[in-house]
Amino acid sequence: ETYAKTAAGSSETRGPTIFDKIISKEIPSSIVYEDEKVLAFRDINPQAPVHVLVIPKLRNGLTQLGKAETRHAEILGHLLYVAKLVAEKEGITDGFRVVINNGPTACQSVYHLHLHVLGGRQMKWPPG
Ligand code: DGP
Repeated sequence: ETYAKTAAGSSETRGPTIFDKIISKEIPSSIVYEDEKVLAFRDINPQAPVHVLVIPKLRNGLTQLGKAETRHAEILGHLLYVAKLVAEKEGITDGFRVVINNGPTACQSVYHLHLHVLGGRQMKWPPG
């Protein structure tokens, strides 16, 4: 079904994603922050001691950052601000990283825009 087609490396970017079920709470998640526009929850496959995903509750065409239009500017700003709130809440303000994987080449696997907020360990540069 649709979820299987959105695995990493796939070019399938349409249809619902697993995040719809996380937003509706049909699938449980560890929620770190929530307001009327966004949800922040712990990544199921953490790449750092703190690894939180920040997503818009309404995808509204934002399957990936590369599809952003002027009408998305406000939610994009809010997502980034919430990433900072999450970093504060998680106590990682001394050093954290915000990542958006865009498209198969960048290993995007879920086609509902999301920011990764990573911290709690020494980060390396360049990233993999
Ligand atoms: P990306 O590769 O940038 O598309 O990141 C998608 C992230 O979503 C990946 O790090 C794992 C996470 N993820 C996938 N399915 C679930 C889930 O059911 N629950 C949670 N909490 N995270 C998930």
